[in-house]
Amino acid sequence: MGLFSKFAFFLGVRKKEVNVLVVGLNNSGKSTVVNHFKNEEERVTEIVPTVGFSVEKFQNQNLAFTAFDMSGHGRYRDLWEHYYKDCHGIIFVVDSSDRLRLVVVKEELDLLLQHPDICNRKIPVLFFANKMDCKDALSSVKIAAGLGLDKIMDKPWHIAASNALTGEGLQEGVEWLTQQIRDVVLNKS
Ligand SMILES: Nc1nc2c(ncn2[C@@H]2O[C@H](COP(=O)(O)OP(=O)(O)O)[C@@H](O)[C@H]2O)c(=O)[nH]1
Ligand SMILES: [Mg+2]
Repeated sequence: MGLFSKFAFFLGVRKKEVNVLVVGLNNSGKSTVVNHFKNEEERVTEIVPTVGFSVEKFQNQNLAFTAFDMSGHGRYRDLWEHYYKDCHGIIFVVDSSDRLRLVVVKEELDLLLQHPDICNRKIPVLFFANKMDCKDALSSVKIAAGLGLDKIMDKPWHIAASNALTGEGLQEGVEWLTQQIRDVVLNKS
């Protein structure tokens, strides 16, 4: 069973649609991560491009993924923030080898967590410390410290080191997220 099928399977037979947002800076590995969730037979990908901003979407049964780059000097912020309202889980992809931009990642994370459509909800956030195979990659512990994840008190979060090229680490993360979405989100609504 592929990762996607597992995710859909563990979420069960509920009719309710589950929306997962995949966010992070450009080049962090979002599209590569998202590819692992696609079922060959059923994949539908819609790329919604705007000048300088694109949203990657696909849906399979009751599970929808929406991915976009959090970059571009905030000019496209309005375009991506409207996806916050309906999301049930967030996958935040970090390039662990991009030490220079870790501060930018933290700024974007803080803005996300403070957003009115996010801040009062118990949305689970899964972090991938991606590109763990790169020689100068920071460990997931260092990424967690750099982003101040220990200060997130009101949302379940988890960080997993990953290599999106091989898929290593993705499964552990996704199992956690699946469990959280089931427990925290679906049971309450
Ligand atoms: N070494 C390495 N390269 C990766 C990994 N994940 C993604 N990449 C590469 O990083 C680049 C950006 O990936 P992409 O998925 O397009 O990033 P996006 O802009 O966040 O969608 C591509 O060249 C990928 O092949 C990883 O875990 N390790
Ligand atoms: Mg991409």
